[in-house]
Amino acid sequence: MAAAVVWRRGAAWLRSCRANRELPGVPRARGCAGSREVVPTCERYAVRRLPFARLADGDVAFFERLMPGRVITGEEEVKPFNVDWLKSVRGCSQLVLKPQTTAEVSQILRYCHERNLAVNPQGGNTGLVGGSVPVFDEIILSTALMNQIISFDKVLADGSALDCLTSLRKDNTGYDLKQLFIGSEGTLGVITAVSILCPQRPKAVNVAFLGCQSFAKVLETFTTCRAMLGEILSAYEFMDEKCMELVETHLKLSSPVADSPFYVLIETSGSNSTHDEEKLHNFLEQAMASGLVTDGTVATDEKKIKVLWSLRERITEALTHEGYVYKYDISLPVGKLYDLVTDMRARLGQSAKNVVGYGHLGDGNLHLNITAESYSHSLLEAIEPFVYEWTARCSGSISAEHGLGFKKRHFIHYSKPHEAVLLMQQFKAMLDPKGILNPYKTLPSAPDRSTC
Ligand code: 2HG
Ligand code: ZN
Repeated sequence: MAAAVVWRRGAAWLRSCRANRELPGVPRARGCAGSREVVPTCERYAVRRLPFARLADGDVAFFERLMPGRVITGEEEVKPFNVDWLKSVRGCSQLVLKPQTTAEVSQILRYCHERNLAVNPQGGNTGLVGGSVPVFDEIILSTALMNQIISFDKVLADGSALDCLTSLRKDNTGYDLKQLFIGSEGTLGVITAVSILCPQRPKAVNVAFLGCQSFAKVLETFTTCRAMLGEILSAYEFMDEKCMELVETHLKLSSPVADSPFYVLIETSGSNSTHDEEKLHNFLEQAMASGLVTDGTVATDEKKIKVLWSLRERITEALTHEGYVYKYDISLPVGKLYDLVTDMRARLGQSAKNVVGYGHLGDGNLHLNITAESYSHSLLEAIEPFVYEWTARCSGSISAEHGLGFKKRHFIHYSKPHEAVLLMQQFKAMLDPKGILNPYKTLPSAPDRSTC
């Protein structure tokens, strides 16, 4: 009864939002670097609502019966689910469901499939649901998952459950269906259970944080370190001097090494601390002696290791203090990795506040981030499609570790041939014929060939 009352209030609230094109209470946020508006996704990106059904009181009543107490309709409670993680745009879902079992997900999707209701499955930390920009979905499914998957259970768009949960390391019976769901960002099914591979926790971990005078030296250091550290090298990360300046300014972190144009973080993980430390020591001696590295520090205890990692891992957070952030997550041959940053900086000149580069160099993965006081369409046009053309010329990928999501789906052709996109669209049409799962994400709606 109480839930029904909440819903009626929610429905009235939503109707008034539609009329005013405004979600009350969603902040027209003011960042410390000028105004940062949380605008409707459809307005900023001129996206049209697909012809899905509208949520009705009867739908909410159905879900209330199915999962009492785990149906969120209250204005304040739904609000955070409607805003993307950068707090720059907002969707207009009215309902958040928190299923706890595969059977519940199955019933929800069967119902939505029949009713033609759009569903936005928001995962936990998987990275499987990268399309976290809410658009016009009617319902948000809130689930929590994890990494290093060897198999999983999923529920398809029509509600049918697919039990592929196994802990076998090898299973070659037919197609490896889980691969199809990795990178699908909740557009093909909802993963409800995973079987994960847990490697042994390494007995010895070391982290070195070093300063380099040029990107060429960063690359040479990488080659040397791969040769000298071999199997114990577990991470090779880099960041430029602007990134360091931003974490120092906004997060009050302090650099442990002398100011340098570039910094690298090297992590080793192994089973024998004496052996690992000796290897790392030999490498550092050689890197310093040959001038590849001009300053550095090493941490072996957990607390110090965390402090060094936070310089690199908190760059994203520091950038949000600068205003609006244009984010690019690119795979490139390592030799070309930083050229994109310098070319972009030259191209944008004063129109951007910062153009920074950092990322997982060991994986050939650059995070190119560009900031401005606030969102500007003309700046976006100066960046895109230039950034994608540049990447395609180097045979790189425009989506390295984060999915294509909402903003990049129309650029998929820069990294995948037309035939591959067509095949993906066919998979989508087969597994989700009504297109209710995470619409507006990952793939251009067939038969869109507007780019490339
Ligand atoms: C990282 O490596 C994350 O810090 C975030 O993948 C990247 O914010 C980004 O662009
Ligand atoms: Zn990353």
